[in-house]
Amino acid sequence: LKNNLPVSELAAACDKYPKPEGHVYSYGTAGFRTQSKWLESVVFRVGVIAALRSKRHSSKFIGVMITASHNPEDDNGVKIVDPRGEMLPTDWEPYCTTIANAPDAASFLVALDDLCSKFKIDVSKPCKVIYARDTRPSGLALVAALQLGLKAIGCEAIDEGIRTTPQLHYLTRATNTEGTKDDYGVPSIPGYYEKLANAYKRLIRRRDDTPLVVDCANGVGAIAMKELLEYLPKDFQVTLANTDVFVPGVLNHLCGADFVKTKQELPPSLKGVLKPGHRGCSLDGDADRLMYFYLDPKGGFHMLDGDKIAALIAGYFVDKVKLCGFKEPPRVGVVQTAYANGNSTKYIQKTKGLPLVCVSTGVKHLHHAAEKFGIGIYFEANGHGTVLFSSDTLDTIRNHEPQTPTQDDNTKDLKALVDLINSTVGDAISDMLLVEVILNHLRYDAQAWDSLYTDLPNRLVKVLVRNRDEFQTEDAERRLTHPADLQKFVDSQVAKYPDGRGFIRPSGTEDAVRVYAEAASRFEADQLANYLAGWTYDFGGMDPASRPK
Ligand code: G16
Repeated sequence: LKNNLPVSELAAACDKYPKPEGHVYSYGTAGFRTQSKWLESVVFRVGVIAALRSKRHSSKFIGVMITASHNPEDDNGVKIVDPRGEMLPTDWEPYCTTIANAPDAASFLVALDDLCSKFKIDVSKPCKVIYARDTRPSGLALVAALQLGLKAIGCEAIDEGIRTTPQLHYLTRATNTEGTKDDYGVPSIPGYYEKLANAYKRLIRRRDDTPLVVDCANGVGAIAMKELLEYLPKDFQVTLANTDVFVPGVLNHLCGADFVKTKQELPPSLKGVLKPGHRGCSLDGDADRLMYFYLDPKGGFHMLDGDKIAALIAGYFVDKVKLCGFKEPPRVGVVQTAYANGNSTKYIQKTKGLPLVCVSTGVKHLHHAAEKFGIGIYFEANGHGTVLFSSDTLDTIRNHEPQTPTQDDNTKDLKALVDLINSTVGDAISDMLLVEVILNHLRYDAQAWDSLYTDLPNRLVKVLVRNRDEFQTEDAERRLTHPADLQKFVDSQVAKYPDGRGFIRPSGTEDAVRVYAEAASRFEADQLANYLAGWTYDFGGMDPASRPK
């Protein structure tokens, strides 16, 4: 080996977590994710990779989060968080994949050595990792595997226990920036709650009494919401639902942000809890996604998804920036994915006149695109998103000298908004407070917010396939390059529907292919989605009963 790795410690530890034969791993949309029983060897190896990433980053803390977020409870996953709370850069991903798939200790060491050489890692440097997990029962065994990986490479480690994914991202950044000019806040969980709650208090005007029901997906978000309420004003009226954090089998089951988005219906557990006129929202299993909804006076369900959240936030920020009276106002822009509803894109581009870009699914893609704006708002339709402020924008806000009381008030608001928003990654809890503040400032109820634009009816379908790698895409995942004949079918079918749009893409978090369709009517959107799903199945479908156990 070319690098001075602790070979015998790493080899001995690797032998304790042998790679399951025949199982192929890949670092996908959100790290490694699969059924939890396949993951121990991977998590052990991720511990070592995270430590090497820390060495590469002048011994800064690297985050490791053990979660499978919206996936079923039996799944789990692991992802690496960079020093500023961002996702691991994509040029490390193929190396992670190779390391995870190395069949034995010898090839594992060679793969590690390649990584060190490629990225010129000085292995003699110290390394530090901070980690957490969600509430999945499999998390504990995976933490043990992670700890062995960290120990084998001699890594200093902080165990944050059970936390939301965005909390781990916050802690990573806050720990690394403490006492610097980029200080992100007190690097502790109370520090996180205090930062959010203080910003909320600075922003909120007199609150009306319309209650908010929060569906916590029976996940770690329930713990965080309960803790946060201790820091918020007592008049923050909220009912927490689906808080059975340690009851087996209920995580994300018939509840949570993914259920709401894919089923487009009220979680059954909220029937009778959410009343017409109330606002409801759902978190997902690790509280990084947010979905709002309400019932109209007749009890009809209306969803306010990531696109509606982005539209609300974008419109609000454009006006806020104008009211501050900056000499050189920051450029506000929006980033979406192919899943964004066609009418949301029209609203943002045409009605609000904002620049908008479309990128591939995955926060890592959206985040990087949003960094190109002064104020970059990114949201996936599934409710995953946040707002980024460039360092120039932060300087502009900090150094601004308002000339009128209105400019002064709005600049103060903007400063508090910077603190309210967890810019490291989409954070359902921070986003929820942001939405609540904006609705409060604009005096909107859910219906007024919903009327910004009317969603084109749409349908998202999941098709289990033999091998999702057989499906490859281009143009921000809007077109298939393989199977080419399937794309021809999509084109011919979509052309038959007024306002029709549809695409097929492999999931990066589940062994499945996702099919999306929208059209002028609900019937047509469903019909188009079903046609496309049927064809996808014919091209590569797998009987659900034959899914590997
Ligand atoms: C993760 C990613 C999201 C992505 C979602 C679905 O969310 O962080 O960016 O939209 O998976 O991805 P795919 O369609 O590729 O399976 P989460 O909330 O599960 O971490």
